[in-house]
Amino acid sequence: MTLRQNFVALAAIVTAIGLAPLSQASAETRQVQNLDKTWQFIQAAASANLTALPDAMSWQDVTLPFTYNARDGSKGGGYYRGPAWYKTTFAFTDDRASHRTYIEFDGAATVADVWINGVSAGRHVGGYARFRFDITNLLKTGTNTVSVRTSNARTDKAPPIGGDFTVFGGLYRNVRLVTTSNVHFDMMDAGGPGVYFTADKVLSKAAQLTSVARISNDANAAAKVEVRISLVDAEGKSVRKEVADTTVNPGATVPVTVIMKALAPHLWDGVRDPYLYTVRAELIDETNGKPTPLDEVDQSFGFRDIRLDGAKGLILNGRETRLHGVALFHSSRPDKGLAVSDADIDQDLQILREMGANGLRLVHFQHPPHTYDQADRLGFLLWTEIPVNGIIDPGQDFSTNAQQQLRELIRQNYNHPSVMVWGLGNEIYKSDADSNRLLDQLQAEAHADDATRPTVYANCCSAPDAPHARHTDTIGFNIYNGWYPEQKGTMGDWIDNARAIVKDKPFAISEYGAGASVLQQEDPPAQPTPASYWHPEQYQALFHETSWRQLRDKTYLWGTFVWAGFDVASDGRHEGDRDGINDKGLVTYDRSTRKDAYYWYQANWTDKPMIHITSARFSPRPTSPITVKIYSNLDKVALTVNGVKLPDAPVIDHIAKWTGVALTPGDNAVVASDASSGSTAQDRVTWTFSPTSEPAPTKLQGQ
Ligand code: GCB
Repeated sequence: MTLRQNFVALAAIVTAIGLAPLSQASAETRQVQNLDKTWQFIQAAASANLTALPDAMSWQDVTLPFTYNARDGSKGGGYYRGPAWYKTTFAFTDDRASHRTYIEFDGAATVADVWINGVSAGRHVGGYARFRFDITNLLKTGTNTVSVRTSNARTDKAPPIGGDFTVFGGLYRNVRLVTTSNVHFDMMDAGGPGVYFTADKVLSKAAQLTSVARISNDANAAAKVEVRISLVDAEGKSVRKEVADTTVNPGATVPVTVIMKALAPHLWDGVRDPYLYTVRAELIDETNGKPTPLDEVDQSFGFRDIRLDGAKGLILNGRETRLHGVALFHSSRPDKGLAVSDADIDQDLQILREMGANGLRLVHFQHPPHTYDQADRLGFLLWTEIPVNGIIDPGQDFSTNAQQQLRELIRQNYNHPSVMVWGLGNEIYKSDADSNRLLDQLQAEAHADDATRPTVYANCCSAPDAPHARHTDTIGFNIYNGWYPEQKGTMGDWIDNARAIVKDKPFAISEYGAGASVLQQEDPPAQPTPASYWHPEQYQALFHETSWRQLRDKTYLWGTFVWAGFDVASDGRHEGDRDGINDKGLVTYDRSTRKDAYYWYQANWTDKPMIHITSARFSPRPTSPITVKIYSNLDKVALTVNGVKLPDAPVIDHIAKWTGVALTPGDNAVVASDASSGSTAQDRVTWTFSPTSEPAPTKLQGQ
C-alpha cells in the first residue's frame, strides 16, 4: 500500500462537532447583530465605484439573502455576470468600544469589496465560504453605513472557471456583526470558529477529545487566561470539564490544547443514531485574580469513527455501512437561486431522508452553515468540496485562491461529525502539468489543515488510474453509462474494470444519473438523446433500475451518489422540457414533484411500507391494454382497476407488474395496496384512456 492508501485505511477518522451559528454564542460575552434586513441594491455597470454610485431613486429595497440572478440564472438565455452594489446602515453605540467588532458574511459571490463609512474594510475572493473583516477601527458612534460591491463576473484568478452550473451572484447568504471582548477566540482564522475538536480512539475505552482553542489578544496588555472546555450531553448535562491556563501577549494569537481522556462517549452513528453533544469553550480572564468571562463558543459535537476500506467500503463505528448518497446543489430553486432559507434547506433534507438517502455530496462548492448543522442532526454523511471544476488557470492567483477556499472549507467545517471527506475538485478537463500540480498542492493543503479526514476528487471520462485520479486519498468516478452515448458499455463492467486497476484504493461512484421531465411520458421508453428536448420520465426510472442493480452488490464501493437529488440550475443547458435546467434530479427544481425514480430508491432504501404506481403522469393514454408497474418494499401488492380486483402480484426485487391491463375509454381509477404485511400503504392514480390523444409536449411554451 502507498502512504496515502495507508492513511485512508488506518486513520481513525474520529472527529467531532458542528459549528453552532455564532448567534448561539453566549450573549454575555459576544453580541451578534443580524444585518439581513433593509438593504438597498442596484445592479450597476462595470465602471461603478463607491463615490460614483447613482442616486437613491435607482436603488431597490431588498432583504438578504438576495441574489440578482434569481430569475435569469435558470432561464437558459444567458445571465448577468457582473457587479452589483448593496448598502445598508446600522446603529452602533460606544458601550462596546473596548471590544472588537467584525462583519461576518456567510458567503458573497464571487468577489466582494466591503466599505464601512466609505473606508475599505477589505476584499474577499471566492463565492461560497464565510469570511469576516475586523471593522473595529472603522466604526463610529451612531449610524454607520456598510456598502458592498459584489461581482460574479468570470475571473481567471479564482475557481470556479468551468462547471456545469449557474454562478449566482451577490449577497445570497446571511450577514451579521459580531462583537467580542478584546481577548477572544480567534475570529480571523479563515472564517473558522477559532476552536477545533478532534476525537481519537472513540471505539476504545481510551477515547479522548483534543480541543485546540486559538486565543487572540487585541488589548494593549498581556492577558492571563483560562480555557475551559465542557462536554455537555444531549440532555444538557455537563459530563466532563477540563481547563488550561496561558498568557497571551498583546497582538498575539496562541493555540491552547486541552485534552479530555478516558471518555466513554455515546457515538454519533449516522442516520442510525445521530447523537450530538455540545462542547462549550469558555475563555476566562484571570489577569487580576478575579475570574471574568471573556468569550464563549458552543459547538455541536459527535464522536464517530469512519474508515474507508478498498475491500469493505465504508466502515462507520466499526460496522460496514452502505452509503446511499445523492448530490445536492445548495437547495437552489426557482425565483430564489442560491438565496434560500433555512426552511428550504430543511425541506430538501427531509425529502432526501424520506427517500432513504444517508449521504450527500454537497456539490460543487461550500454550502451554507445550516446544511452542515442539519446534516449533523439528521445523520447524513457528507462529501463537501471546493469549486475547482472543469477548467483551471495555470497562474499563481488561481492556485493560491483554490488553496484558500480549501482552507476555509476545512476550518469552517472541521468540527462537523457529518463531514467525512474533503473534495478537491471535479472533472478537470485537461490533464497536464498545471492541473496535476494544482491537485498536489490542494492535497498538501488538505493534509496540513486536517490530518484526520481523507481527500477525494471526482474524476471523469478517463482511465481509472489517469493522472488526475492519483492525487487524493480516495477517488470518486462520475460515470454516465446508459445516458451519455460516448460512455460505452455497462456501469457494472466499468466499475469492475476500475477495481481491477485501482486495486485496494477505496473508491466511490460520485455521480450517475439521467435526465427526466415529468411533462414528458413514453412507455416503454427509448433511450433519449441527452442534448434534446425529449427526456421522458420513464427512461430515467429505467436507467436507475438498471444502474442500482449493478451498483448495489459492489460492497467494496464506499459510496454511490445519484446525480442529482433535485434538478439543478445550469443556465447553459437546453434540454428536457425547458432551458437552463439540468433535469437529472429525482425531484423537480420547484420541489413539487418527486419523479418515478425517486420512488425506486425509496423502495430500495427504506423499510416503512410504501407503494408507488409508476407513470402516474402518463395521462391521457393513447393505447390499451397497458402494463402497470409499481415500486414497493413489500412482498405482495394488490391492484384494482375501476374497482375490479386483479390477482395479487409478488414484488420481485422491488417491482411488481401486471401486463395486459385493459383500460376503458375515459377515466380509470387504479389503486395499489399492501397484500402482504397488513400496512395501510397505498397509491392511486387516474388514467384517462383517450385513443386519439396527442403525445405530450416536448418543450414548455414560453420557457
Ligand atoms: C458531471 C458534473 C455535473 C454535471 C453532470 C451532468 O459530471 O460534475 O456538474 O452537471 O456531469 O449532468 O452531466
